[in-house]
Amino acid sequence: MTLFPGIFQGPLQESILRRAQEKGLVEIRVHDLRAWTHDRHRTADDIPYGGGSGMVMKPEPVFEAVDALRQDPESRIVVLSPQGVPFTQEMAGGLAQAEHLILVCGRYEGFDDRIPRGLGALEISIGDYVLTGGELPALVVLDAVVRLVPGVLGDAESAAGDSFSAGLLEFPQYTRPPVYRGLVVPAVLLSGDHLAIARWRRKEALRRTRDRRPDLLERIRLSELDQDLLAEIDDEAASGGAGMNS
Ligand code: JBZ
Repeated sequence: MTLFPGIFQGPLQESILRRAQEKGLVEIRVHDLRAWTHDRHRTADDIPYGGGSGMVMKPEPVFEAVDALRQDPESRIVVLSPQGVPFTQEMAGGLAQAEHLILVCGRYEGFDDRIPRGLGALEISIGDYVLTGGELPALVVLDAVVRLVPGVLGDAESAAGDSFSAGLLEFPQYTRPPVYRGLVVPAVLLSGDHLAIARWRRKEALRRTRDRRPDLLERIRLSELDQDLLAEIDDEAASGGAGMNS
């Protein structure tokens, strides 16, 4: 549900979201919230009680739209809002179980707070940056949820472990050619030594995760091998590894 239905046209008609709909695995409808306004100017916002700058989304169009679209008491209502709880892969998994979702996109400075409260909505934010409205966040949530619907991903795609399923960032990947503009593929990947490759990949996944997402590393239990690999990384740095002078 949105004041800008046109935003959804491109993303819903490409790639996975398109194929999921074509296969009949999901049905996605985009509703113009202005259809549930009643005045000549199709007003969806108003000035804030208590004063202040900016406009606030009015309750009536959103409640009437939800009344019209709700299929049963089981419909889960999601409001995209900077005041929401952070969206996670775990939440995507929960939402993928629902038979019917209604995603409500805001504009202006946000919603009259009776909207999420009165709808019993899950209020979600996709992250800590300033956006103009809830449409791009709704597409992010849709993408994350739809790919978890059984049958949406092909075997190859769903077999691949991705970042958050394993709790670590992915190891670096390479494809041909072996040298490009002087940049080389690590020799171990060309060695055919599968045990050495697996060890290298685990080590590089640990290195990346510690460099870029130390928060993730703190949440998982490290095996003896993981601890050895991290110690090796520390030794490389101490004995003048990559990036060190002399
Ligand atoms: C979101 C007023 O509508 C907005 C504005 C910003 C915004 C959202 C909705 S949802 N940012 C986020 O997920 O971070």
